Amino acid sequence: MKQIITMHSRVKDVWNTIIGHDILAKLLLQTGLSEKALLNSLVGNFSLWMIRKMTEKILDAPFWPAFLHLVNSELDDEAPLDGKVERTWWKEAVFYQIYPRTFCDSNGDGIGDIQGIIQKLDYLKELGVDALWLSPIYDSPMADNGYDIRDYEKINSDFGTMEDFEQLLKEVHAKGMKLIMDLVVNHTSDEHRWFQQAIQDPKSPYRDYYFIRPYTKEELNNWTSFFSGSAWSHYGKEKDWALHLFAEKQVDLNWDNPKVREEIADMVNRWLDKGVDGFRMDVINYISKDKGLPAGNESVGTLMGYRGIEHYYYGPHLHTYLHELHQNTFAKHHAFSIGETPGLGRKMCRRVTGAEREELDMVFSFDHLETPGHVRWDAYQYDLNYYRNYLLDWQKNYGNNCWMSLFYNNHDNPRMVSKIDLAGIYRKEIEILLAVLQFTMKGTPFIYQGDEMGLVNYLFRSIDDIQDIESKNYYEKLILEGEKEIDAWKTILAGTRDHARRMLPWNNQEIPELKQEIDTSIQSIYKQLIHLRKEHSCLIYGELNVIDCHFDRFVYERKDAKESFRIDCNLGNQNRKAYKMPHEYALLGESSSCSKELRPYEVRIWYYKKERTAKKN
Ligand code: TEU
Ligand code: CA
Repeated sequence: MKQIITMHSRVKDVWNTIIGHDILAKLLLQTGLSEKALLNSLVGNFSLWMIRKMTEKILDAPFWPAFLHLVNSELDDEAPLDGKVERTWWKEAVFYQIYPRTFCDSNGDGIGDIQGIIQKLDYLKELGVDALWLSPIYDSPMADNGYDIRDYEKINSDFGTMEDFEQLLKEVHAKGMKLIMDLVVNHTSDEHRWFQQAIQDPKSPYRDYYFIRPYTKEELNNWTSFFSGSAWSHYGKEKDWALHLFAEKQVDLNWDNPKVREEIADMVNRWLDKGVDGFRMDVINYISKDKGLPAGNESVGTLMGYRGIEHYYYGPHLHTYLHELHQNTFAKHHAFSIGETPGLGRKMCRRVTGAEREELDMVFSFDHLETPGHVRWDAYQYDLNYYRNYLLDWQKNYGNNCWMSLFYNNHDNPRMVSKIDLAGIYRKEIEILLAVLQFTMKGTPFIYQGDEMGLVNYLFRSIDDIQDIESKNYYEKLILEGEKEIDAWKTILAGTRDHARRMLPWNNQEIPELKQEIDTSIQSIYKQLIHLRKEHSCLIYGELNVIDCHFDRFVYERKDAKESFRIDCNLGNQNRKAYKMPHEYALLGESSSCSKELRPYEVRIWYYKKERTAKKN
């Protein structure tokens, strides 16, 4: 048990706590300051009182009690880092995320569907994919493309029927693959029958399934929605207010109500009984909200861009609810869970994924998607040195009781390659480099649909081309705040989620001037790398040693008792001296393996088998 943090504690004491560490790390990330600036012997010894004085302009007085409350809510000791790594199928698998709406359209109505997925199963199998994650396909009014569920037990008719789904599941399993679904249970659609009954009948037991308040607007809290504006809207004849952290049509469920938790567990069990192999759990760290929904701190709101988050991103009963759900559903079915956990830093992720805790198997953490001082809406050049440091931090400190996910893209982000290479000169080199890192680092790779085709951001021309509710609301907000249209559009173009939500170009039948084609050479490299990972468990469970991590360089080794790989990466756009490899085979980059220089973003993989040398000597 760690010591309670007070205003007399020092910065370095805070850094030693779980939540304190992650909040400080997040602040550094947000402000673009380095860890050294905070932890040098001078600042590290400052008391929080002193820090409070120094930061008076950015952090208001109420920030501090809120901060202390959070930091002190998780003071138990951390599990040791060096236990034994348990071998499981999901550590060895290569996952592939399907965004059903734009994956493959089987009947020509312009919307991807389940039969389209079935048509592409051979393709996915051949690529080397072991498990699929489907973004939501449930019945939904599609205010947020299916992340607003009206009926958890029905399939949306755009995508097909329950029979189609059962056929898909059967064929996936017949190919020896697994399938996980998306579990969206922080909120439901406002069209869900629970909410409809709640809003129509003031005496309904369903009222307590949500956060419904018959107040006047002034009595509500000041939380903001991730999709712009207040987190409260009113509904129904009585115009009652309800909380929605996302779109107006995505109303938050009240997990403190045991009935809600029971209904969710039953629903999860029905899908697991059907045979699905697990779930990706949408914003699952938001499910427990501070009692009474207290006002959000203004400083946190300004710093992070959203007000109220300190009251739910790591809420008071998060562990209890996750563990309970795990025991009642996943554990019974030996099913797999991966939580989407925006805002959680490395240490908090450790807390929810430690094998001994039985909460979640893995999480998606997001701190690698933007470099320090940037948000998704900025047009800036992403520096891969940051990504390398992030990876090394996790590889070293995430611990053997936890296992990280490796991904660059998903349906919520512009394509990573376009962020690294604004001019589009080194697209291919970077795609190969990212793929090599993804398949040779320690962790489970999640390919996002189209990564393997070499897809990049799309040149949308105006806000009229944009479908996504988040972008549309944000654009409107910027205009209301007085931004010029051209500037608002630049922001949207940089950050819109629609970049990743374009129909996959299976037939290359795109608008000619905006054409995106499948790059088959990238595809073949994906195949080779996935194959390599499958053939050599060293790339999964082997140890990882860093050989060189100077500026723009990343040379590392994966090694077990039998063999080793050395991977030589140039992270920048200048030629760099190649690492002199004492190894026998070049597996990737053969053609240039003799040259002493790595070209911009070039990567080489070298292989070394131990018995050989042993015999020779
Ligand atoms: O995303 C949650 C999330 O926090 C963000 O990535 C979010 O989309 C937003 O951009 C914050 O700035 C999940 C889903 O992946 C996303 O598609 C949904 O829109 C969202 O939850 C609500 O269900
Ligand atoms: Ca269709």
